Amino acid sequence: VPRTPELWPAASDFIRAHHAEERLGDPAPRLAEAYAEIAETGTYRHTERELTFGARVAWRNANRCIGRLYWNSLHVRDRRDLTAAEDIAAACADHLRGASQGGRIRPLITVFAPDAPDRPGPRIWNEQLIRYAGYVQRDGRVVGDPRNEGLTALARRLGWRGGDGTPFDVLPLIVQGTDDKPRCFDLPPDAVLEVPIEHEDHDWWAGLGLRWHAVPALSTMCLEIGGICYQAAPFNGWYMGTEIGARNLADTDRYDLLPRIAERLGLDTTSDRSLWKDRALVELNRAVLYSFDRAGVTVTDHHTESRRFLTHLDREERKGRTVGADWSWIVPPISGSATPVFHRTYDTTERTPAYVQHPEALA
Ligand code: HEM
Ligand code: NRG
Repeated sequence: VPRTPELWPAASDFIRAHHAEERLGDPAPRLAEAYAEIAETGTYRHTERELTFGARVAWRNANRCIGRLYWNSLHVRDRRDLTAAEDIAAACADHLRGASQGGRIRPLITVFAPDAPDRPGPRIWNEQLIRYAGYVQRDGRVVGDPRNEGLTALARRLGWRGGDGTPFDVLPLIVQGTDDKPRCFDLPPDAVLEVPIEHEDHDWWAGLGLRWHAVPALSTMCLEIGGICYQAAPFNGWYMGTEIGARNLADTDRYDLLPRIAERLGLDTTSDRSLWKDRALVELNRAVLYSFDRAGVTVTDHHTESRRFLTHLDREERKGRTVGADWSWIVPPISGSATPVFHRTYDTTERTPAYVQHPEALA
């Protein structure tokens, strides 16, 4: 007796859309095949071609992402054969090596086993493959990245001995295999490319000991394609400098570095109207871009990326597709009005395939 699977509408929509966009002809045979598989097993398996198409279109549909011009060149690694935590941890390290390439960063996704009907697939608990520990001290202050306090505590509970106690200790991967508890795995140092932050005009800057990792690899977002959930599917592109210089190192609930930098720059921090925060932000962002360039690590700036994003909108519209976008995420966190993405509105429709954050997947 065939079950009535609730994933059929999503599956058939996806198969039809894939055939139409890639001009694969009549979708009927593939639809029949998927229907039979779902009726028998409660799920279906994407072809490699469907997986690649789905992962790329999910990027194209990411309304918060300014970097979508190159959506069609995303590299897709099919590791759906992996369900065990140690294998996934090793493949994540490989992902980082393959994405970093010594600094010539390339957009890459590694897709692990999906959820099955009564059996959730593997999960990566770290928000990104590379995260810096946040250690809460006795006085309540945090050494490292306060954003990762929870993850740091979880790693400790799982037996992680803790790093060196520096503000930039790389956390272990916390991976949960199918039918397993979460476990910790140290990332091999050769998988973690980092950039020390210096400033072109100030020799003292290097003495602040700041650094950041080269590759942002989001690892808790679920890749949803045609009704299938790939919960473990870490992906990366490269950084836009403002993500580091205007947020990670600057936000008061992150590294909170503006007061220290302003003081070193000799700015008047007693009055908001000296614009010391604004001036410190600009120098911090210059330092990030300068340092990545010097280290030969791919990075984009918010002016270039804003222009590219408008090119992307044009290109997509000429193909007859509407690009969805979320203004509050697309506009960069500094100098918004000096970029062209500020001065317009966007269609906000959400489309699938998509990368979605399930709240229960956050540590
Ligand atoms: C968000 C840039 C590649 C998917 C973002 C954000 C920026 C950005 C600046 C906003 C982040 C924030 O404010 O925290 C870029 C650049 C890329 C790139 C410069 C270079 C190639 C990718 C790739 C994917 C992707 C390869 C997926 C395959 C997303 C998603 C979000 C996002 C899903 C939203 C994240 C969230 O909701 O937290 N991107 N991106 N991006 N990007 Fe990209
Ligand atoms: N703001 C976060 C990263 C979010 C995604 N950004 C990218 N994605 N550039 C941070 O770590 O600062 N990407 O896939 O390249």
